[in-house]
Amino acid sequence: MTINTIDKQRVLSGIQPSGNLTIGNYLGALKQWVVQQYNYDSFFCVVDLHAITVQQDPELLRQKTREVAALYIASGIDPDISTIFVQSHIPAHSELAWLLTCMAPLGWLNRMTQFKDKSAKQSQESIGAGLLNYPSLMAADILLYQANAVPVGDDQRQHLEFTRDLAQRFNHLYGETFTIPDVMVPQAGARIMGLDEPTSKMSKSTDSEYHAIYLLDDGAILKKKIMRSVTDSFREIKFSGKPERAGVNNLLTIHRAITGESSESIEEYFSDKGYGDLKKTVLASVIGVLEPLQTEYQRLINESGYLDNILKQGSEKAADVANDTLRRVRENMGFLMQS
Ligand code: ATP
Ligand code: LTN
Repeated sequence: MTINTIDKQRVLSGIQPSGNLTIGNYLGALKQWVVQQYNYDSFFCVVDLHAITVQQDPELLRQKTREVAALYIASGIDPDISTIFVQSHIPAHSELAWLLTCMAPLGWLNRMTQFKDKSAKQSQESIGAGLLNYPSLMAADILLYQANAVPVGDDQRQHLEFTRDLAQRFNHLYGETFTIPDVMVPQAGARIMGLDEPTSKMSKSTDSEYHAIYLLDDGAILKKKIMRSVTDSFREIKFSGKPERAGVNNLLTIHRAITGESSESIEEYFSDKGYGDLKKTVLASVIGVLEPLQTEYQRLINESGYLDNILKQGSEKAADVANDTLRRVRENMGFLMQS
């Protein structure tokens, strides 16, 4: 099915191929992309240039890049409707990132919580400058496509604010060039927490065995992870903002984000039940979304040529839009244009 993209507003978003995608990536990002692709002219990229801000194994990076693209489609992104591409296939991303890096205030970059968190885990000597400049590359991704909205999880709000501020600064200095994008965060599932440590965000690049639910985990592993997830000793199944109740709150949040049920009806359902029932119910709802997704993933990844073809078509379409913006940026900044 093809959809007329004229007059539609645009969305752009991306996920890093820096590990195995989690249910956090699905509920915070992918699930809303699938819904919004029918309302917006949509661009979804696999942000491999972002992944290398921390060290990656080359062979694994290549494999994960294909895997993430296949998971986009297996989750319901329709390549006939949305443009799916790999960030590094479009050189304009790197070029605009440099131009924006030159005008991104160091003070703004230093205040980014993702940079502070990730750099705290490494020594000053081993942190690449790309980790600090990460938000300028993300701004380039978004601004190249003149995106009106950016569907992401809650943790990306600050990067979106940075992108808006940088775009406004650019427009002020060099004339109207970029659309100012809005952040789009889902009502449920915007911040899924780690199963083993429910006060920190579930992340795909954490080593701990019982931390994350991966989209490609099989039933036995899912069971083990969910049944072992951290809860508490209150014995009350209710949504709560208290840190000591974060484990139960997180399981309820996952269930609510998957089923779309209201908090009240979920609490009502569990009012006479125990934590064992809660975990079994969450397990069933997680398996309910992941099983069909995994079947579709296996089909796609084994179909020779299919994925590469989609990515090729996607990058051709993305390049048209990106190069058009980049030409205007160069002109407005005063670069000598080639004849
Ligand atoms: P990494 O751990 O490798 O830094 P990540 O798991 O945080 O990565 P990203 O690739 O940085 O994932 O994020 C891709 C998208 O998934 C973003 O829109 C982000 O907000 C969303 N996302 C990531 N983790 C979660 C989570 N735990 N809950 C909700 N959304 C999430
Ligand atoms: N920084 C994002 C990933 C990302 C992104 C983007 C998201 C890179 N470029 C453009 C939206 C739009 C993250 O989730 N960590």
